[in-house]
Amino acid sequence: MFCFQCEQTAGGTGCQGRAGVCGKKANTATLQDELTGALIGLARTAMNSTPTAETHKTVIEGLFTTITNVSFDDEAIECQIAKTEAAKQAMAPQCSSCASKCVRNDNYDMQNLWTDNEDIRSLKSLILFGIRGMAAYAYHALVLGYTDDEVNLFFYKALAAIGEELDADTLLALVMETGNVNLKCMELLDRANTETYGTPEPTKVTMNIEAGPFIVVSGHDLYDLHLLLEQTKGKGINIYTHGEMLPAHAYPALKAYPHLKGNFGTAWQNQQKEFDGLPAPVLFTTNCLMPVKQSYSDRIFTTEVVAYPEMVHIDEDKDFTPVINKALELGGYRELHPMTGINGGDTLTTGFARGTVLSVADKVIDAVKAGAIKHFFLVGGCDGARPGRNYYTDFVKQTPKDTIILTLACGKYRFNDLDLGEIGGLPRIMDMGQCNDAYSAIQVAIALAGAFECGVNELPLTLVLSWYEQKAVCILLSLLALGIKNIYLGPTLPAFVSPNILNVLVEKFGISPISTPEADLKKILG
Ligand code: SF4
Ligand code: SF3
Repeated sequence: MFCFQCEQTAGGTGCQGRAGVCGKKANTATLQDELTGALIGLARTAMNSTPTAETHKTVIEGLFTTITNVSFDDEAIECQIAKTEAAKQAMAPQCSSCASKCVRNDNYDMQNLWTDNEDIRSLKSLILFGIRGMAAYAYHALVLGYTDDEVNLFFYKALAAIGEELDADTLLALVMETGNVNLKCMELLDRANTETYGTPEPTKVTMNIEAGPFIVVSGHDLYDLHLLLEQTKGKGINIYTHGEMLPAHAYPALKAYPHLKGNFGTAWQNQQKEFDGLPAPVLFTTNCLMPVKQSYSDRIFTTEVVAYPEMVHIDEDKDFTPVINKALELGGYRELHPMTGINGGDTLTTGFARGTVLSVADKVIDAVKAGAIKHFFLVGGCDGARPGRNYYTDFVKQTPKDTIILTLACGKYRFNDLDLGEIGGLPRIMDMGQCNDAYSAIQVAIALAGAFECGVNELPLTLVLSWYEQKAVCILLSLLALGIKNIYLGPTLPAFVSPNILNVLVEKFGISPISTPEADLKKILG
């Protein structure tokens, strides 16, 4: 196997041998490569044909399946490969019986990519991992009935390009196009979420778990949470969010359910410890699922493209009865079960998406003009297990009192239980939502730049990002495509960015690897 798509990749270079650091086995990695190769074959066919809504869905699901910590299940991946082949055959029925070797519709051997010249491999990896992340967002929008043909058709263009011999300049342009199209995709998902569930409102969320049966819901999919809330209505079962599902509490149509009670635990990488002995089932709707420990293996349920061998998978009919029955059988805690975040706080506040922040834009602008707010930091991105990630906790703790911290995605669990006080009635830490709500942050930055009649890069705003998986890749590409400069990136730089490509990113965009909170703050504010 060879895989270097996430931040924790072995030795900072690539997972090889029998399994990856994430627990993905060699055979699973090979099947994921086969699936990607089949998707490239499908894309080649689609470029000369007319893909349907069903074809788009197959591509979106296939790409989403290969994101880190999504599918550990060989059978499920084999099924996805068969689906991809069937979609290709539907577009080019005569092809499967043709023996001549033309590359027009052929599947691609991913070994060609992994062994390519390192700069070409680097650029194609940025595109591939970027569209994997984007596919997850397209999926969440699609289940709510929102789809965009520019986004859908770009998947084919990008996949087909990975299978072609292209020069670095052409690929670099496609990397930027990936960022631009992902921005469209995040806008689509923002529209899907807010038109379906309302504009997020600032909401305090408890980390304490009440006595009685409950279900923990993890991942990013609001639609799954909504269906589960409906199916558990009046059954005496409480629902707790986990990880990236926390911002769901802020959506009016979801917070209206009285049994949506609070948030269980902290970021994804602590699940093996936090789920140990849990008297409740956990439903995974997206990444990040870790290898399941024996002590809670009877309580993990998956849905969508998430899959793990021997765990119950809830199919497209979305009948959550097995999860509900498990919750009733386990019964939950006997009495109130207090839990805290990593800094000891027991409440989290979320819901500062663009709607809320822009509604107080005048207040924010006045506070900047009066000198009460000197700087904004966007400290966001993924969390992960590496020790260096306490940088983000220390960074936030050390930010001066006249600065505001906007945050999003699961990296916020490093500091979202801290109370850093307020400036003029605004909390100093504002959680804008999930990783895809980077769209909200971008809208706020653009609005502020408009109000101050300057460019986004001239604002007193610094982005301090943490990355782990492929959604962070597409978001980073969107920020670069918008021309946003001087981003701080950590905890380590991606293994798939070659030294030459890194030079391009540093020269064009001023990307800096994080150093220490003290030194970086001095550089930013100095
Ligand atoms: Fe390694 Fe990350 Fe790939 Fe898993 S997803 S095999 S940890 S690089
Ligand atoms: Fe987190 Fe897994 Fe990336 Fe959506 S949930 S940000 S790591």
